[in-house]
Amino acid sequence: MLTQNQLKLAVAQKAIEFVPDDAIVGVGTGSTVNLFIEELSRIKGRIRGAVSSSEASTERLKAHHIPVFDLNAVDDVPVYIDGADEINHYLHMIKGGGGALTREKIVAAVAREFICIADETKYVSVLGQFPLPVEVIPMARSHVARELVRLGGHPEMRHGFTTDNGNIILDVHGLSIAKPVEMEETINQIAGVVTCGLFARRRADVLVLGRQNGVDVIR
Ligand code: ABF
Repeated sequence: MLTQNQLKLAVAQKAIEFVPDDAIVGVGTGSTVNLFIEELSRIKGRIRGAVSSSEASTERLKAHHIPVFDLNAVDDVPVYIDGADEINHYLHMIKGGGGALTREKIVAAVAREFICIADETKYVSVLGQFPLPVEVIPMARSHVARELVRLGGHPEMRHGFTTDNGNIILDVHGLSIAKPVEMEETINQIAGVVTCGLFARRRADVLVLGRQNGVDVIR
């Protein structure tokens, strides 16, 4: 029986196959991505560097002497490698458990191909078991919370946490998200919402899924 960490390592290693030579690689955030950064450091001689989705990932990349570029200085990111909290069979995701959802969504928007790396516990038929993170401008917290309740959710403020962008996160419990694109667009419209943790309008292009019987590549 492979442990979750072994499954994460397997997908982190497999993801290297998707990294083109001489690329600036988009790098996500989380424990699976941390293993990917270790693998990336082994081949850092054949890439130009990375763009990062969080201060945490930036620190790890720099610790491995992988050049980290400002996204504004880069006009082509061939591939973005990132984890997810949940991913459905259409490759729509819930992300943001690590609190980096805004910069993750920005780098994902720029990248040509989004490769999601995840262990099988993340692969679900309907999104929403994992509470949906929503990044919110602090002054709008109560307004956004009321609007999320109207959508059927139970928002909870992530206490003691401030995002890299100086905002707060509401984790929304109790949503069963049958129409991820519509739900993402609805939540995005609420005044004060910076980013919704639904990655459906821009879903993953490839899922590298770690399973007990091996690694599946799903498109
Ligand atoms: C990141 O991947 C976050 O959006 C998400 O919370 C995390 C999943 O973390 P892990 O790989 O540690 O399960 O992109």
